[in-house]
Order: sequence, then C-alpha cells, then structure tokens
Amino acid sequence: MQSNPGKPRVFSGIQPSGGLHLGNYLGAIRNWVRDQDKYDNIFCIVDLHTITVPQDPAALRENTLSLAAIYLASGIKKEQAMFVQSHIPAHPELAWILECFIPMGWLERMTQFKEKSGRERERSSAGLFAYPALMAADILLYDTRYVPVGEDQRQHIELTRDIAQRINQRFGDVFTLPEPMIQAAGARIMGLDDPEKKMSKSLAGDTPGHAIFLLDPPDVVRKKFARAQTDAEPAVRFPAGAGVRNLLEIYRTITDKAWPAVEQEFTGKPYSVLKSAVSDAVIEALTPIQQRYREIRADDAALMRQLRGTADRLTPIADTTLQRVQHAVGLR
Ligand code: ATP
Ligand code: LTN
Repeated sequence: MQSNPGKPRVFSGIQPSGGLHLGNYLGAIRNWVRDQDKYDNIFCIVDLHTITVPQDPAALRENTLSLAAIYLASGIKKEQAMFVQSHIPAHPELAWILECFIPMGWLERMTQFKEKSGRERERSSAGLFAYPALMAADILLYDTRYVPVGEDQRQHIELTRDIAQRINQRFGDVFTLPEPMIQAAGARIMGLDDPEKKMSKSLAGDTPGHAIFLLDPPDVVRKKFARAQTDAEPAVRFPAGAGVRNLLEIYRTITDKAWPAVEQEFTGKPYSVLKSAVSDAVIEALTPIQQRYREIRADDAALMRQLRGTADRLTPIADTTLQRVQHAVGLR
C-alpha cells in the first residue's frame, strides 16, 4: 500500500469542517505536495474530529468529498494514501486507550480547546475536550516520523509525543515518536479582516472578508484583498504593521521569494500595489487547482472508491499497531 516504501512515514490530516482557505493551503497542503516524493505519506480527512462541534450531516458528507478532491487538485498524486478517518475503526479504538493514560490536566492546557470552547466550556462536547487523544491515535497508529502542519498544531504534536513516551516508559517500546514539521514560511496566516487572529474555517463562516477560500473566483479574491486591513501609513514601510506583514507573508510564501527581495520590491509602494501583486500571485496559484477540482468532482463515485480502497489497504497497518498496544496494556 505504501506510496514510497522505505522512506520516512509522514502523516497529516485536515478537518472537513468547511471550505479550505489560504492558511490551510500555505501552512499544510502546499508543503505536502512539494515534499511528497521524499516520504511515505498518509493524508487523512479527519471527519471524527469535525463532529466535536455541531455539523449538518449533509454538509459534512459534502465537505468530506470536497476535501478529498482539494487534496488531489492541489497536486497530491493519486497513488498517495488518502483516506477518511472514520473508515478505519482503529482510530477511535486507540484514542480510547490513550484517553485512559492522558491526565486531564494535559487536556485542560490545550489552547485549541480553550479557544474553541470559549465561554461555552460547560456546554462544549466531551469529544472536543478529548480531541488531542484522537489526533495522537491518528499519528501513532502508523509509526509516523513527521507530521507536516501549521504552527497552531505544534502543541497537539507535543502532547502526542508526551503520551507516547509515557506509554513507552511504562510498557516498553510500543510507539514511534513523531516530530512536527513546520515550515518557516506560511505556518501562521492571519485573518484579512483582523491580523491578530489566525485565518480559520470557523471564523470564515461568520465574516465573509476573513479568509480567501481555495475555490474563490478571481474577482472575489481581488475584492477580499482590496478590503484587507492594513494601517494608517500611506505606503509600505519596514517594519510593517500586522496587516501589511500578513499580506507580505502570503506573497512571499506563494511566490517562494526571500524576505529581502520582497522588502526591496515593496518598500515605499502604495498598499494598492501590494494588494494587486498578492491578488495576482494567489489567483495564479488557485486557478489550476480550481480547474482540476471541477474535473475531479465530475466523478464522485470514483473518488469515494479511491477513499474506501485506501482505507481497506491501511486497515491492517493500523490494526497491527492497535493490537501491539492492546497486548502491551493487557487487553489481549
Ligand atoms: P477550524 O477553524 O475548523 O479549526 P482551521 O482553519 O484551523 O479549521 P484545520 O483543519 O484545523 O483548519 O487545519 C488544517 C491544517 O491547516 C493544519 O495543518 C493547520 O495547522 C493548518 N492551518 C490552519 N490554519 C492555518 C493558518 N491560518 N495558517 C497556516 N496554517 C494553518
Ligand atoms: N488537529 C488537526 C487535524 C488533525 C491532524 C491529525 C493533523 C487531526 N489528526 C493528525 C495532523 C496529524 C487540525 O485541527 N488541524
């Protein structure tokens, strides 16, 4: 089943919680695509994580297929292992075992839980609280070495290492320790409407100007960048304020340019010049993705067959790890 057997195992996942945005692309998918030949990859669509907050069933089904199509349209090769988390029961089974070894205090410190539960802490689901155990299970089931993600996921991968070490210390070498793979560029893209907040799918639902979606048509991309928050300066100066810096970060990541070149290109230029350059660069990157996306979505049945087939082929790998853990803790 492995795409590049013998190479280090990479595992990553994204939630089918809505349309993907530029932060997901620059912080995660683009790096998976660029480095896919260097690793033995598994790319997951983490639908069990998505139901930790309320979802409309039809929308969840649609977002799951849409995310699979986005992976492929972005350049993940067809032969890579791409599957839906809920198709492999070993994920929630291992998560349960891990939950029984993770102290509550570790979960209480997770910033994502604090942010997502907010003032509704008492009413948020137990699943949202236990979310990091399921993510640790995803990673540990496949003896993963590297987890390519954006900066916001670092704390989850640290918890994954901590729980793996704790179990290894107590029961012997059960798990491989994973490491985060976080790039210097594009690891934390901020909201266009508010550069103090991370661009996120959840916030994008409430504020149309917050995020650029990968499927936004060119005129919408231009409009959103035109309205992006900057500051009161008349032109680009360095050090730039948060809003301008975010636009420059998007530009330098998507064009693969170094900071000094970008500084030189925009110093003293009016914001309209920067906004139009970043719009052009983003539209150039998104247009072929959108084209391929439409082609792939023309045959949803084939896409579903691919996802099911991959899950069937990965199940024995996941089951082998699960059985090792079950044996180690005395369940078999
Ligand atoms: P949600 O709002 O539903 O939590 P999200 O937009 O934060 O969603 P995830 O599905 O949690 O997206 O993340 C998918 C991947 O994209 C992860 O690797 C994550 O680190 C990365 N990512 C998410 N937001 C950003 C961002 N603003 N900048 C860079 N990377 C990001
Ligand atoms: N928590 C991640 C999604 C996720 C993930 C994973 C990422 C679930 N399981 C395993 C990497 C590896 C998020 O919210 N982006």
